[in-house]
Amino acid sequence: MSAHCHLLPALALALGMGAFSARAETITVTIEKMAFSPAEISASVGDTVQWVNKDTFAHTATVKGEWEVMFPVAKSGSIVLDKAGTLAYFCRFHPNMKGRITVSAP
Ligand SMILES: [Cu+2]
Repeated sequence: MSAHCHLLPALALALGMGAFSARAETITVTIEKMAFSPAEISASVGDTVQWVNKDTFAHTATVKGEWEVMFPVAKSGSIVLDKAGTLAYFCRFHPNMKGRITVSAP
């Protein structure tokens, strides 16, 4: 194998980070067994966070005083991140379920 073989993945990574960083992404958080997974994510303003509920009961993602998204059984829900900052959220029905979204400016 020549050295060229090792360049392609690095190039693809560089292009991906550079060319597409301004594009809004969708980040998926799975809700399973009473937990958000991954519990901590990083995103940019304009990105969408989508939660997919795989449990057999409803959950929420709640930021006290700001917003709440309800996820019925086997459903998903999403929000669009509209400002930079750190969002600490929890499930209203199961307050031990916690997640965090770090939102950076575009
Ligand atoms: Cu819950």
